[in-house]
Parts: sequence; C-alpha cells; structure tokens
Amino acid sequence: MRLVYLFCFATLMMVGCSENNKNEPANDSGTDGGDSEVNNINNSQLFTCTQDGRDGIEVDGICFLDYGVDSEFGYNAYLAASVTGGDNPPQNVIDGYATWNTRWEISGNQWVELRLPSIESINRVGLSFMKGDEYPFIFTITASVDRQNWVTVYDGQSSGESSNTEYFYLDTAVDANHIRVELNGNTANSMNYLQEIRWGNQSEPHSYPQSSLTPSDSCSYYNSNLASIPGPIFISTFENGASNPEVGDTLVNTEGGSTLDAVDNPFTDSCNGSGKVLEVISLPNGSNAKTRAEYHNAPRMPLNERTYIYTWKQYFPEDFLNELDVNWMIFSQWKTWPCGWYDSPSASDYPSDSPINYSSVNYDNYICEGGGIFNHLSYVPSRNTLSFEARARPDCAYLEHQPIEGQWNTYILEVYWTNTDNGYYKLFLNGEIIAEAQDVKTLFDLHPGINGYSTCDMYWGLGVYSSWTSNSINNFSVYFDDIAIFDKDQGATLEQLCPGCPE
Ligand SMILES: [Ca+2]
Ligand SMILES: [Ca+2]
Repeated sequence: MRLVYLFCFATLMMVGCSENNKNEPANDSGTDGGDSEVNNINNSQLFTCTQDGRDGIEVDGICFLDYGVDSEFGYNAYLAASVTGGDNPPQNVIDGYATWNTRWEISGNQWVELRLPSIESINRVGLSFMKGDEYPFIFTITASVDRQNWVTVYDGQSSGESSNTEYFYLDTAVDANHIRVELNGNTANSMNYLQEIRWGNQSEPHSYPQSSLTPSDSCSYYNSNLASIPGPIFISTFENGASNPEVGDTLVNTEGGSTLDAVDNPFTDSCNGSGKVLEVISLPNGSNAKTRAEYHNAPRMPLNERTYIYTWKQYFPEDFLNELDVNWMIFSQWKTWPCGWYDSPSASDYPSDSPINYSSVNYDNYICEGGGIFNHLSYVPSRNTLSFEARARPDCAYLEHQPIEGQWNTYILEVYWTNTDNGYYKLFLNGEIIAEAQDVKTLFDLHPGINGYSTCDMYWGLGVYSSWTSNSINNFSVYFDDIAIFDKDQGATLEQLCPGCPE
C-alpha cells in the first residue's frame, strides 16, 4: 500500500504593498508563493511593453504580461509563454487553482516563464497536471535572478500517481526573479496539461516510515482511559448504554431509514474490550438517493490557532465493502455547519461590525471542491481506499490508506487549525502515522472564527452517510466507540493518548 502525501501550499497575495523592497531579496520567512515582501504590480511605470492589449514588463526582449491576478488566491507574477491564448491559455497556471478546469493545455515542446514582482528566496517549485495520476509528465524547471545564470530545480518526470501539486526541492534555497518551466509532453503522448505552478521556501515535509497497514491485534499503545486525559471537549464511550456522551453534547442525524444506537460490543477484542459501542445500521438506497446515520459532537469550540486531538475507534465487518455497490460513502466529516449552512455563511456568523459582508462570501471559493463540508474521511470505491481529505483551499490534500476490516481500529487525528501556512495534520491508525501534511493551511480563509466574529466550530460527525446498493445484503453495520476530542492547549498530548506513537 502506497502512502499518498500531497502537499499544496497557501498564499495570500498581498495587495497594496509598498515598493520599497523592489530590488531587494524577499525575506526568508518560510512562506510560499511570494506572499512576503511582494511588491504590488499596481504601478504603471513598471510596464515597459504591451501585447494583445495587455501591459507587461520587457526583459531580454520577452514581454512578461500582467494578467491581473488579483483574486485572493492568485499568485503574484508576470507571465510569458511560448504561445498565447487558446481555450485553456497559459495564464491559467497562475490563477491560484490547481484544478483540471483551470489548466494550460498545449501539445509539444512548450515553455512558460514567470517573472516574480521581486526577488524571492525559493527552495521548491510545485507543478500539478490534469491526468497526472494517469501518466508522468516530462519537464524541466529552472530559476534565475538575472536570466543569465540558471539553476535547475528539477529535470525529469512527475510521479504519474497524482494530479495534485507535486513539489520539487532544491537542497539549498536560491534567490529567483524568474521561474521557467519547459514542458515536453508526457510518457503517453505529446500533450501538456499544466494546472498550476507554485513556488516558495518551505521546509521539506518530514518523511515517516511507510506503514505496512498490517492489521494489528495489539493496542497496547492506546490509553483507553479517556477520562484521565486533560482538556476534554467531547467524550463518548457508550458505557452507560445510551448514546449520551460523558462530556459535551451530541446531535444525531438520520435519514433514509438508517439508524444508530448504543449496543453490546459484538466484536470484543484486545483493541476494544469495552461493553458498549455505537452501532450504525446503514440501509441501501437508489443511485441518486442517500442514507445517513451520523453522530456529532456539538459543543462550541473555537478553532483558529488551536490544536485538537480527535480520536475514535471504528469496526468494519469483514468483507462488507465487497458486498456493496458504492456510489459514495463517507464515515467522518468536519462540517462548516453550523458556521453557515453549506454554500454560504449566515448573517449571525459575521456580525454587522465585522468588515466582511457575509452575503458576498461563498464557501466554494475557500473550500476545495466547494460546499460546506470541510474535511472528511470517505471511501474511494475505485481504489478501495479510505481518503482523509483536507480541504482548506488551496491546500487540498487527499491522504489515502487501506481500510482494515474485521477488527477494532483506533484513529487519532491531531490538527493545528490555522489559515496561515503553519498548520498540520497527523493521522494515526493503530499507533502508526498513516497520513501527514505540514506547513499547510488547515482552516479556510474567512472562516468566521478566524477573526473572532464568532466561536463557530466545525461539527465533527461520525457514522455512515452514503449512497449504495447491493445484490447480496439489505443493510450493514459499522461500529464506533471512544469518540473524543481533546484540546492540546489545555494539556492534552499525543503521548498521553497514544504512548509510543511517533510525535
Ligand atoms: Ca490553474
Ligand atoms: Ca465503549
């Protein structure tokens, strides 16, 4: 089982910066995409050429155009390319979105070059390709301050395993005012489908030993005495035989006939010997219908710049996934709701004295794939994997692992919630780290809690929310137990919850 580590990095374009540092290196604060000491393009005196009715800066006879990337997530750079225009034009590679429908599509040997508004210290460049998960793309990335001396950042192929951003690192950061990418098709044909270019100076992610994900019947690493851990926000062990939590409040949401209830543990093993667990019974539904049985935490909990440790135990019966024809299936969600309902926030999320007009906020612009559902753990039928999806745009990450059936499994997720580039996720399964992203944005911009406009949390829901059918079974059950959230700022640590887990 291959682990998928995908990292995309955030940048907010600085609008209205001074131009004091125009010819000086940007600082080396570990940010990406030029969001520090970036000079504003808004100075017509800078423009020295015009092409296709657009202003630009001429360097060595090349006109680097200002495409007016002024969206909140746009990357601040001028761009020149071997061709212009087309249905999927080259400027799409700096529109801020690493998505297939914002790609530059062109065949053959082509180049695109960025002129950064100022000299920046960079140690990596990231590219993403549509169909990047189908075959490797072939390219060379170089960087230069003066277009005379070029440093090769990478010369080779993409992995062929992902259409998300893949970063290519230098051992040592260099100053750069130009970043050039020469494309040469892919290993299957001559097409280039470059979605986006990103750059910056960030530490390389830690590499952890790849988990074998061999089901383990040893759970000695796990501290089941949840009551002993400080900073509890929410704890449900179901030992009282009801679905009521010991700490916090719950919200139960069912539809389509699916149910949940506290029951005797039908699969007592060394990973969960407790008497009572939560059973979710999921019923099939038609291809466009859905069925739901979710158990949510419901306490108010401020998220911004806070670190929480979420844990839960989960039991999937043996082979149950093989019995199903799954359209989609989600086992866990972190929802923006009640901080605004799905696509847009509500007036109460942004009080009238806030500078943000709530009615103009569309979460689709801030959450990868849009909508009001934030992170989630879902089943990917085509690959038979579970995907933990982190969705703070533009740091979309899809962190997959193999589902383990026929035993109790313990998940632990530690998240530092922030909309800066300093956030992280660590996801553990049975004491092994199975997915991690760091130096990423974990909380989406304009989340009402960021500026203290409200204490919106994200409701965390566990259960089954799905659309599935089956020729062989009429329902299935999955089980959950020891559902808890701890506040690291109140003293909870991974070591207390999971002695021996890697920090
Ligand atoms: Ca794009
Ligand atoms: Ca229990």
